[in-house]
Amino acid sequence: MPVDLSLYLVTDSTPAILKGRDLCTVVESALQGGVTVVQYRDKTNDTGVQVETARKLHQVTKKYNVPLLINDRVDVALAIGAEGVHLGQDDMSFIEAKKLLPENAIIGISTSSIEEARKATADGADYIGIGTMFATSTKTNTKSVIGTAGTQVILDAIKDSPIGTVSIGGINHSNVQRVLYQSQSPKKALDGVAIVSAIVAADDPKASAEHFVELIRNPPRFA
Ligand code: TZP
Ligand code: MG
Repeated sequence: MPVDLSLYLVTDSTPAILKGRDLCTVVESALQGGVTVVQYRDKTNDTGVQVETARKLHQVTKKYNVPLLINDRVDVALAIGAEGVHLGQDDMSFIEAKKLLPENAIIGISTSSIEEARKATADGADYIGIGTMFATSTKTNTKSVIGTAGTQVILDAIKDSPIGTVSIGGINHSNVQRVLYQSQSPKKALDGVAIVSAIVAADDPKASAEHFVELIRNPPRFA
């Protein structure tokens, strides 16, 4: 697999989550804590600001040798030479993005059903985001909350593919081990978890990321 998805940070530029802090500073702190991939997701700012912010973030992620993926915007990824993109079901299709991006670009696709997961797998996506795991105030227009049972069914449907998999939605320190272990199908497990608020809104993003790394690496502690 081209990318370590184990602790996947998704950024958010809304004041409620960023709380007046500088996004690059927050992301650098999270990288120090062990985040393995960063997705710049910005539903707030216009294109000019997004390109400028993405370029600054890229300077930071490169220092840590961690890929930067751009949410939604293939044009922004191309403008700054990001390592890849993350596309939802309503964004540019995988096929179109593949034509525009460099050969080795990472392309991830959001999925919430067996059909979407199978299509992304057949298309040749590098990984799929599977969600929404749990309802979350970070994204309220989510198509469906599928929980660990729904995630397990999707993993089982793509069990014969080496495609990367990451769960997203409402994941925090208290539930991350449950998410990873209860979602496993006999032949395929999640490769990682994607987190927004539990890291970006944390008082200490580095400590939050470190705690996630520890929980992800160690055997689960629940009954
Ligand atoms: N897609 C599905 S849920 C979600 C996205 C981008 C937001 C997840 O945010 P949080 O704060 O980790 O629950
Ligand atoms: Mg999108």
